[in-house]
Amino acid sequence: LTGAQVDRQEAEDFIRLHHREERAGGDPAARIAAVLAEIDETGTYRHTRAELAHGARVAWRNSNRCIGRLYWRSLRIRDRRHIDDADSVARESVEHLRQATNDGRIRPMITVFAPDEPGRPGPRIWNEQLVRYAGYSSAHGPTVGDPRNVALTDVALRLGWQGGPGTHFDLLPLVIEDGDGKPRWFELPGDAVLEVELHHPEESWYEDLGLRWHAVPAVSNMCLEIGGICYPAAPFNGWYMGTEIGARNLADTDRYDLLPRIAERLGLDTTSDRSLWKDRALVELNRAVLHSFDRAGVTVTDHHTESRRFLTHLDREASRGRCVGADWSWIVPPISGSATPVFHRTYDSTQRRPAYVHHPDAQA
Ligand code: HEM
Ligand code: NRG
Repeated sequence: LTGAQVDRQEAEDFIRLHHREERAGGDPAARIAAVLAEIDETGTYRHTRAELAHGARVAWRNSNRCIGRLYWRSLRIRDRRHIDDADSVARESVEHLRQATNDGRIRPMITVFAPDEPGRPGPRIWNEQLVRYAGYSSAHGPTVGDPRNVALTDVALRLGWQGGPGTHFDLLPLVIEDGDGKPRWFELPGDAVLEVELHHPEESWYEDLGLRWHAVPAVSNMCLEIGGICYPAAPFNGWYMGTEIGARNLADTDRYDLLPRIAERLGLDTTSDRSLWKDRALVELNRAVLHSFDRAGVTVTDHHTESRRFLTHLDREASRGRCVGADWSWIVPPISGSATPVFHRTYDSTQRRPAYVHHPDAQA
């Protein structure tokens, strides 16, 4: 969208939606005329605070891959549209983490930084989430840390980051690019990042594995698009569903790949797939995630509860005359899919707007 003028139809559609849903169907004509005049004059326009807030919330409501949408109205908005330099984006992103973490009682929140304007791109955060663990790859042995973040780790090192202590859970710095096009790195203060050490409810050997995960998933590489305007830096967070950590981040063979080690500790027969050792290890790993977050007083949901809530969400939206889009392959949890109600039906997959969209990754 950089460089181009804002799409007039997109702008008008959004103003109509905002009036229909938030202004009791009041006449949008005057606001539409003002917005179109502003686009003619400047190539873009400025959302009111109410428009920005509703746009960010509806973009969540329209996130077809998200099972957690029942509470879309509760999203808190930090309006930081006046901020476009990398230092301030870093400082405000850290403040976002602190406020969202809230000592473990996690608050769904978004911080919106400066939008793209014609000939003037907004800032961009290169990290896919505000909190990510480094991945150090070497020709001589297995990757240390999270293999998913090897590319970003290389970027940070090339930019002059010295690297962390070399554990499997080193915090990556933020890598932020502003108007001058050169990304810079910013260390995250350790006290801004809440982490949970993993314990198992019965197996005491579990803590010897030294596993942990961060409390807050704060997605920072998606663009918030509202009414034709693109906000490229708009980190948002809710809380984790346990399976994201226990069935994917720690279990995928191209991530932490922990199932063989857990199965071995559990004394399972790993010589045959048909012993279902992977399935049994997955269940214990996921029990440990939920148990540990609960014990630490950190908000987390489980896939059974969240599936039920999602169906409540569909009913509630239908009763308001709205159709909810959803992507089956993302909504169905990665373990025990058929034991959850979201498995046993189909969904409309239309992508509505406003929306959170993936931009092509920046290249270092
Ligand atoms: C995706 C749960 C809050 C927007 C997801 C996924 C889960 C999830 C399980 C799939 C992730 C994956 O498979 O990698 C939740 C829960 C929340 C929450 C439990 C608790 C409140 C939010 C919020 C927003 C949001 C606050 C935005 C304001 C999204 C988007 C995706 C997503 C855009 C797709 C990400 C992608 O394409 O990579 N969510 N979510 N979610 N969620 Fe939510
Ligand atoms: N699976 C990713 C996080 C993706 C978004 N999930 C959420 N979003 N729960 C992971 O780090 O495991 N959220 O905004 O709460």
